[in-house]
Amino acid sequence: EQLNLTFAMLKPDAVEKMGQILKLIIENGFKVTKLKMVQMTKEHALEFYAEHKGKPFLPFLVEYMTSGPVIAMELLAENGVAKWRELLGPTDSEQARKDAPGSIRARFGKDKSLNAAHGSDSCISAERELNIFFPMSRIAQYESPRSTATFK
Ligand code: YYY
Ligand code: MG
Repeated sequence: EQLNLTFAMLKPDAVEKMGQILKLIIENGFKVTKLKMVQMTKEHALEFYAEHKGKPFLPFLVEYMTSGPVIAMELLAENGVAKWRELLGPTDSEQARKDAPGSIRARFGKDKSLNAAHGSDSCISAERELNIFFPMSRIAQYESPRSTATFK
């Protein structure tokens, strides 16, 4: 097992449930090392979901992701990328309710599109996604464990 960082995001309709979701995140052993609320633009959403370019669900996905602010987070845990995907549950919230009833998507998502939260699918994706939401800032940065944790 390796200590690694992942990118997590509460999608617009899950932001009002942030208290319960953050409690679950912390109780499951993640350290929240960065967190911010942001309103994504259409351009941000298209960059973030570049891997889904051309897919039929992309226009709706972009509309959903820009319908209100999201909460972006950097999470740290042993085996953090896989561990967060596991707590998140399957993409389709209805399937999650059958296969992973305690998961975040089972508890807070609606269906395969409105599924409450995002999680990076690999360490490479985590690094790319964290760089989109938490680029170098003019404002002094909180020194997260990013310098010592690994993306591998
Ligand atoms: O990584 P994950 O979020 O579980 O699923 P992806 O296959 O990467 O799809 C990204 C995002 O797109 C998903 O969270 C909801 C939406 N989506 C959709 O609306 N309809 C689909 N058939 C597949 C995905
Ligand atoms: Mg994905």
